[in-house]
Amino acid sequence: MNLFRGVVETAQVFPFPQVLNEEQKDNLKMLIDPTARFFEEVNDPAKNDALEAVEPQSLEGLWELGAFGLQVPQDLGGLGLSNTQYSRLVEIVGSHDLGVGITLGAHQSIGFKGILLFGTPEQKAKYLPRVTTGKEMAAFCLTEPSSGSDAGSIRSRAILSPDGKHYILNGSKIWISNGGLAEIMTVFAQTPVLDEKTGMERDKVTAFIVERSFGGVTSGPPEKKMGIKASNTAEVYYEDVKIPIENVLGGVGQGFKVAMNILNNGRFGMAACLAGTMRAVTKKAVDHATTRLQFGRRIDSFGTIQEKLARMSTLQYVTESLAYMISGNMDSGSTDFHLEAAISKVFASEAAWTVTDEAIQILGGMGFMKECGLERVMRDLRIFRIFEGTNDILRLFVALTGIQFAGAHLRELQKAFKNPAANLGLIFEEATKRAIRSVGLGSPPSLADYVHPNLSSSAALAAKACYQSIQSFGQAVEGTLIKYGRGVVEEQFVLNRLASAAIDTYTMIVVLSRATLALQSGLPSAHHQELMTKVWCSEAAERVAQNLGSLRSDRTLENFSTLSAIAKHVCENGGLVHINPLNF
Ligand code: MYA
Repeated sequence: MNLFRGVVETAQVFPFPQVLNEEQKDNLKMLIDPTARFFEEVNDPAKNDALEAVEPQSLEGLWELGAFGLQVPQDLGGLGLSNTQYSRLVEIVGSHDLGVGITLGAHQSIGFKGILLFGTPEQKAKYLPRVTTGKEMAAFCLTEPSSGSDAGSIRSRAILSPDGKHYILNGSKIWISNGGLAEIMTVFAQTPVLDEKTGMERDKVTAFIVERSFGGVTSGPPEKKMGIKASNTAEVYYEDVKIPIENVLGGVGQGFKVAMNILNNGRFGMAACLAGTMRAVTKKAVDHATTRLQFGRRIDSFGTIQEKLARMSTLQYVTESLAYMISGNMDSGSTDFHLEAAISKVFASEAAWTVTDEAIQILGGMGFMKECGLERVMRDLRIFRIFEGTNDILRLFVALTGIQFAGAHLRELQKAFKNPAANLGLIFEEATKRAIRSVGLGSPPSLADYVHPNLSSSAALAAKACYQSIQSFGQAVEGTLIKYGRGVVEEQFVLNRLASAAIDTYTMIVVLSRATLALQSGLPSAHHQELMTKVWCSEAAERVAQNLGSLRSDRTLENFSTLSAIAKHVCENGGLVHINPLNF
């Protein structure tokens, strides 16, 4: 959020987190081999895809491995993994079978995560063993027919029974991952809550732990989908379901925040999972490119293929760095990671799409054939830009939350100027920042001190590009706030550019941090990481400049109005306005 006011809180990104102690590393290493072997020898992604379900022996094997309770504390039956350990295992899942990934992810990344995060000791003791060793599947039930991105508008409703012992739940949910299989569900519903200010009752969202066995819970048939076919997706209906009041999760009326926090908490997992996917997909492309001969040469000797492979590798590097930066910070106790997590989800899902598309392109006709396996990955990947918060809504979320933060800071500053004597520190800090900007000093010393010299002073000027982006980003946000005020909420063309600039800026810092650590530790891949970081920062800085520049350009702003008008015409016409050049 600080980036939105042109500030890098270096302690949050440098050094790149290394949070595992020796024991955690050893435990993780012991899990990696059996997990990888399971996916290579037992699980068959093509078969799961054709079957539109995870094969029973695979499902059983996953339960046996403990894969359904990766982060549940050991004393409650799980493996007790930290977020960083989880990232490493989830990468393996993502490199083999995204359908299985969603079955596992819907269960633990969101299905019972609320119990882990917000459950009372009794709720944890009762339910966590059941969803791990008890082999009962969990699901996260938020989305409804009329409530997708607008999560707060759900209509399912639960009212207190006359004896005050139960909530009676009625409503329905759609597109619920594991919806047809889950025995334990985290369900969100409106409940009447007394508004202390007005003394009136009004509906607020509450989260509940619902068991299928409570009665009144039914589910529809598995949905027919484009991808992640192996995972179960179904409608779930609730008819007069009696939920004991002790199954309220996180407090009555607190459900919206519970839902958002569960989603925030799980989003880095998608980046970890898709980093694995990209690694596997790139390997396939490399195997092909280094053996395929055309025009008498190996095709990896052609610039066209080289550019694709280099970009695929870099996109994976950025995604993987995001996943481990965020999981590491979470493990170190950070509670303020919601923007970073949203960025990782958006970035990972788009990067994985591009990487897989390019891998198919490198394999050409072979990539298009089912046998090669990439078409399944491509189908599976499509949903990642849609679920767990569409990338469109998350971009707006990133931009608006960041702007709100910067706006609040500006208000602080206005207040500070009313009593300058008492607020000298804040005013001095801001004055210094602005002075640096106005004299065109691109690099406040704070970041330069953290970045390896190879990255700050060598020809690619990666770090300098990053500093300049941070500076101009802060300025652009301030300018936007002054220009639009509260009305900025409606300026989605503008917000999307700010979100893209935020994503590019954050990713630059993250890879600078990781590459710095690699160089300092003398990793064999350090030079390679340096190269990817340089090219990433150089190109990302150009995109930032372009996105921010567009907000100051009258021509671009006019284009936004024109685009809006075109969309309006198309909608008013019920489709395209123009007919073909034959005019009939
Ligand atoms: S599950 C369904 C996913 N659905 C969504 O993600 C819904 C998307 N919508 C939203 O997130 C919200 O409705 C938005 C806000 C963001 C649009 N963190 O007035 P508001 C606070 C913390 O802005 P709205 C699925 O797809 C906000 O500050 N707080 O709200 C399955 C404010 O607080 P206050 C937040 O305009 C996928 C209040 O809430 C957040 O209504 C399966 C109201 O804010 C936030 N994020 O909407 C995936 N947002 O009142 C499987 C808002 O105090 C996983 N607030 O000012 C796979 C994993 C990988 C595999 C793993 C293998 C093991």
